[in-house]
Amino acid sequence: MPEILVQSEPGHTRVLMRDGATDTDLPALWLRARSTDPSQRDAVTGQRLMNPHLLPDDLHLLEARLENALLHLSFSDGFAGSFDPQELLQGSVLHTGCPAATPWQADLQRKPQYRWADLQSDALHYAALKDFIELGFLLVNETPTEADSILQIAQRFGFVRTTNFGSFFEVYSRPDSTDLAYRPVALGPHTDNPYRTPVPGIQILQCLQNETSGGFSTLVDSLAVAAQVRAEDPDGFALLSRIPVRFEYRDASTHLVSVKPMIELDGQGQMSGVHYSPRLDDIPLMSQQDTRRYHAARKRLGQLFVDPQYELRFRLNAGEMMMFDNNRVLHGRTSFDPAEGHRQLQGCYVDRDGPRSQYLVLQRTFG
Ligand SMILES: O=C(O)CCC(=O)C(=O)O
Repeated sequence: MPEILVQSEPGHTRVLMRDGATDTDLPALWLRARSTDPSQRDAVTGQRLMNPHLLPDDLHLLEARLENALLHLSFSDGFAGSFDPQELLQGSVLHTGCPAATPWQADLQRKPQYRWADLQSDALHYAALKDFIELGFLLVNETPTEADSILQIAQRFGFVRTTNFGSFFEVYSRPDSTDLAYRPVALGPHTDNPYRTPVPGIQILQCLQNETSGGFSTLVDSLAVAAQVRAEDPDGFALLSRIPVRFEYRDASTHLVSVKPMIELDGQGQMSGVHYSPRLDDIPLMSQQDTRRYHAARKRLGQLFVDPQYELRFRLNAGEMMMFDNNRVLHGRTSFDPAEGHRQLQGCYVDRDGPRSQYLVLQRTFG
């Protein structure tokens, strides 16, 4: 367990975090900005009332004392206040408070599968949110299948993202369609709408009817696949996360273009997901050599995305739905023959932060 210590020598006061044999100095600027004193932060919202960049560059500690489980500090700019050492320890890690992603492959032992009725209980909803944050997808059965039930389902997880396709969209085969998703062809693993800014965070696909023997759904975890690419070819992984790619969609009333790398890193350099849709992407003009390097890395990524070692394949029947993190888990489907019968799904997008917010709120009760 790390702990907070004070070391005072004449003319030099230090606050340290000791974790085993490692001591880390807590700088005066860092400590001062974390003050929860009502003169520094609003007591209700916890939001800061001052701009930390206005603190003096040479701010230093004049005095530090641990007393009655509180750290009492006075600073060279005249401010003095008490700090909770536990809060400082928590603040030393830039953690979201949500569980970490757990990459999975086709041999995933327990599928995160729930009944819609069970998700009305906050305790089970909390369990489902945890699964979703860890695995990036959920399967839900016995969902209501009225014409727009998908919106009710989506609202259980967050705020619906409306696009030019509407608040939800119909996925069935129609010859005049403006997207290959609306033809009976197989769709390889992809993320939806990489041409948008921001990209839709979460997708729900609910089956209303499938009378055909095909149209199986597939899911692949890009975190697991990219980990293999990174282990085999770190330079190729770096190219995929650095080189911007152009994604485009256009129809009569909409023209969307976005330029971003295929592999997305978060603010801390960790991979957070992908933007992957080979029917929509254009790589930039590069030298012959760089183009071949990029091509090799992208080819390997594409090969692994369809490798059965990574792919979950299952049939969605009426009333069953899958919900997945559209930046992390790729989805696809096998082809189907519309002459065999009707296949109809509804789709809808939800902001990516909804389930994470719900998880943190429910954690106050169930955590
Ligand atoms: O028809 C399906 O199962 C999936 C459709 C799809 O991939 C999409 O709408 O993006």
